[in-house]
Amino acid sequence: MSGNQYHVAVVGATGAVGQQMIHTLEERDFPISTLTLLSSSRSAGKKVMFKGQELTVKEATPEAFEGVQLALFSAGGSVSKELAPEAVKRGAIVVDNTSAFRMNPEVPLVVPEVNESDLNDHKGIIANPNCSTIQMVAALEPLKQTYGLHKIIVSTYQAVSGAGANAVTEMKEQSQAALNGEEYTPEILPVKGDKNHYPIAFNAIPQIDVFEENGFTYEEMKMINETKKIMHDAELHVAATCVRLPIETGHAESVYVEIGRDDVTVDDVKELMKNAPGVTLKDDPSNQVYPMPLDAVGKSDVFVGRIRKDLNQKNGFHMWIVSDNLLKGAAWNSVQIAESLAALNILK
Ligand code: NAP
Ligand code: 3JM
Repeated sequence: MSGNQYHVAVVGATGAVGQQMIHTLEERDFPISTLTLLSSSRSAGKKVMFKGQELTVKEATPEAFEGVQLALFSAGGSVSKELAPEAVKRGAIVVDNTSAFRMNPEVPLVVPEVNESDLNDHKGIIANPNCSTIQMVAALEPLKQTYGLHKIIVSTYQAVSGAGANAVTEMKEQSQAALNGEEYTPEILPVKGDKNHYPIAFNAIPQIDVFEENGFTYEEMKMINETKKIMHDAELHVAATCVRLPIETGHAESVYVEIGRDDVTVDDVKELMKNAPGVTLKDDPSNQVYPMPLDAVGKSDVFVGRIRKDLNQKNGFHMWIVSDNLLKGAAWNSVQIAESLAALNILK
């Protein structure tokens, strides 16, 4: 990095992602001259500790971005649509964690291990992909680079923290109520604004985000469209089924891929994963070693295991991919983008 220090704003600072964002900025010792913490008026005035100092959360308004050089947004799509352009107008580079701008052709959609150089084309806003997309493309990019990649079929096992801090509270209270044999009316999951709500405690819900007309959910379409954009391959076949499970943090994915060659072995794929940036191979079935959400919590890497060659399809492989959805899936990927912006001298 250049030795510069930056005025950084975190929008959504009191949320599940925002809290991890602040923690990650501190842990990475990102060069910050001023940290501005923003939320809705509900949390304005709250105190948050950063590097031993007490900071006061302020309401996110257009004027709050005066002097801000880097703004990390995770307060929902409508807040980003309204305030990200206001931050850019005032000279900031925005890294946006919502789906508001991800498919805009003018907006780079970046996972640094995969397409860091796309940052050079930014026009003020850079999008951070969906959590489930990030961990999948980080693990699959080395396969694409080495052998080519034709098809991805993924089923997800997603944690409740991906739906926000209130959804985690709902899961915990509901679980306790279920154990006590008490009634509990679900109000948030699967989707806050949708017609029906279902219990997540002791359940699996095959709906994340709202349904589209084609029968896929918006979360599934995010995975499909974002993967093609990040990997620069509009012809890549991608299908996704996204499921919410009563896990607090850590998304898991069962992934089937078809690569560009028939002669690749499981050991070849393991060797690739061992050397892949940001990826840790955890794959030793004889000793019951495989990735699990509980082990991934608090870690920035993407964990890969259960690598098997398909029994019929010579170019087909199955694998299991796990990562902390709030870190590599959100806060760490955003801070990593910020570090890249500084290292590439894009953030001045
Ligand atoms: P959360 O725990 O519910 O937190 C929401 C945050 O947004 C809170 O800080 C809240 O402030 C703030 N906020 C809400 N309305 C606002 C408004 N009108 N103006 C300013 N701030 C407002 O949710 P989360 O899990 O942190 O997720 C936040 C957003 O990040 C999501 O909506 C999503 O778009 C994005 N996200 C992205 C990923 C990813 O895959 N990259 C993963 C999860 C989430 P108050 O405390 O004042 O309410
Ligand atoms: C993860 O209120 C909203 O617009 C947020 C919905 C949301 C998103 C999204 O679409 O931005 C909740 C959780 C995401 C995401 O990262 O795609």
